[in-house]
Amino acid sequence: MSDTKPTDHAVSALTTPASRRAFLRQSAVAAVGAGVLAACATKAEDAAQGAKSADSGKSAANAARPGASAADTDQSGGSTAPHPTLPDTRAQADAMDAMHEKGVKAFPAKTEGKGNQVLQPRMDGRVKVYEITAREIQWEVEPGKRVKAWAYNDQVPGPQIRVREGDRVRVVLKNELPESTVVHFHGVEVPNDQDGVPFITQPPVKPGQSYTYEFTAPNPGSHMYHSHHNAAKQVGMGLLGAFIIEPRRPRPIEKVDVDYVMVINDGFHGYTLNGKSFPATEPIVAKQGQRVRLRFMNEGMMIHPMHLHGMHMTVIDKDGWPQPAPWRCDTLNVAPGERWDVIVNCTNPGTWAFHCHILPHAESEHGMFGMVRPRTSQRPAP
Ligand SMILES: [Cu+2]
Repeated sequence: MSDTKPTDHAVSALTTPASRRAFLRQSAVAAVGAGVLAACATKAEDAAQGAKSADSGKSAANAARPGASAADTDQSGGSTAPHPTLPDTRAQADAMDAMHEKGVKAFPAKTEGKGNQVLQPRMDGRVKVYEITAREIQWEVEPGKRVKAWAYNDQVPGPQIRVREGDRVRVVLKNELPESTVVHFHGVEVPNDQDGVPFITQPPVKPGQSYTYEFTAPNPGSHMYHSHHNAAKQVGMGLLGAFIIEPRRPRPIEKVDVDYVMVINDGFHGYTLNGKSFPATEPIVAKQGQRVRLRFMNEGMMIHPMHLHGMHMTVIDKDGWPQPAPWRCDTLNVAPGERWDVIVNCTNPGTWAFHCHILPHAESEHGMFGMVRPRTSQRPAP
């Protein structure tokens, strides 16, 4: 097979511009590449492309492939002889490749706004006080694509709240949205009246009102906080964040060089990692020999099998709970509401793709979603 030179392709795409060089130099023998989930295309566009490329008379399997076109389908009755390369086919391939290359070369692209920034508490005696204001903002998901978002403290995801097991924690919510809201601490075993569910544990917090939650941080682990009112809309619009309770006595396996939270979402802003779509997603950088902890959190409504190239992940926690024994994988299904903590031992140097393996969440005809290598089916036969 002469059509697959993924490494060459990825490396050349990533080494040309100066910024790329600097990134790679920085990462040195770096192991973990970019989290790449999102799409240049919206879900609707993906579907449209899939439909457009599925000519009548083609198999259903082919129609399901968003990139499939006549060029890669042998309709002559099963012969494997290559088609002669037509000039216009070649031009189409070049045009598509150029779009893909442009996307990769833009990575990591600058956008306005950064979510998931650690929020420093204000101390009230021994109580850690976190103030979060929910309001409408404009959010740049990828370069030039600004969307309406509902955000905590103008960030998507909202600011990261990180406390220690046993801390007294107060979260003050201020609602500046045009509808009522609440905050639910997902996975945190709070007293019932702090659970943040309207008409079950509290009244909704009306526009203009504030509401205070307070509890002692219980079960350690990677948790989340998000709206629990009209949540399909409110969480989809961005009212979500990481709520991490660090254990009093960490296990030896938790000693890492890089601790990275990856919030996955698939709401109104498309497929995003920490509120951004490729190429505006963030690279995860480590040196060879370092250990990276990844905390996957799915705030969306779909499953996302997260796949890392070149190295395996060692799963240590599910929803904050230690696994009976750590286990290994390279693709980890993260369902809505789930949190998975994994360790990556960065043993294999290079820039590696890291993406959701439901492929329409990560690539399309128009854009290459990064260092994901698309096995471009339009490529002319050799
Ligand atoms: Cu996905």
